[in-house]
Amino acid sequence: MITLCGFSLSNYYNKVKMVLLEKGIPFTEERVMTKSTDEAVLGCSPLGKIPFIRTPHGGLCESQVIVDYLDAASPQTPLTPADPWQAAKVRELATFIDLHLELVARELYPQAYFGGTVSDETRERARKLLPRHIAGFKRLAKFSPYVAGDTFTQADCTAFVNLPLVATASKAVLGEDLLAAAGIDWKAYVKFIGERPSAQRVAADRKADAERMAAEAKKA
Ligand SMILES: N[C@@H](CCC(=O)N[C@@H](CS)C(=O)NCC(=O)O)C(=O)O
Repeated sequence: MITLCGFSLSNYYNKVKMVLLEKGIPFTEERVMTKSTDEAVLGCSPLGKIPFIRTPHGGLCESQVIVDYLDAASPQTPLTPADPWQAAKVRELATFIDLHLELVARELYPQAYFGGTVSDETRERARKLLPRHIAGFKRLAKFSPYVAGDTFTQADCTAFVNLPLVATASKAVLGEDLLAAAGIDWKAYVKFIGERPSAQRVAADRKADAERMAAEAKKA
């Protein structure tokens, strides 16, 4: 049995959770927060980042590696095409979203979602990089109707959890939803993917976790 470790507010956690749900792989969830100093956590995720999974073979971290492992280990309901080239193109898109959209937008999260402020330098960096990276994403993404083409793939699990963050963080901190400004109708896409039972479970658990964390923060 796979144990998914982390928490439901995390986009990377939800990417893996959506893959598990889509593939029908049985799993349990273990709440693990970031920056743990617990040896049992660091043994699975050396930087204390989440998500990671516990498997009968041991621990595994890095969401993209986990997703690829799950797809290879449980080939029923594949989320990556069988053809090696098409599979690589799907992973290219998922990796592009993680590295060139989410990781850049992530620098804005302290101000967008956590009541902090980011420096002018951080804001300027995102303002400069995001439009260029979004233009690059547009060259790869198909939205026809799935992000990589006519079939639901692991790239949709990445896009579903990350595109709203890129859009809302840029709107909150830079004053403009840079995805929409580039002509990407991410809301329609997220609504479409959001009809899937996996997406509904992820969204419901995410909302419950956000409420739980807000209540905990109030108490502290
Ligand atoms: N590249 C990692 C990124 C995971 C990641 O950054 N997770 C966040 C939570 S959404 C985290 O653990 N942050 C704490 C930290 O970076 O120390 C992956 O794809 O799994």
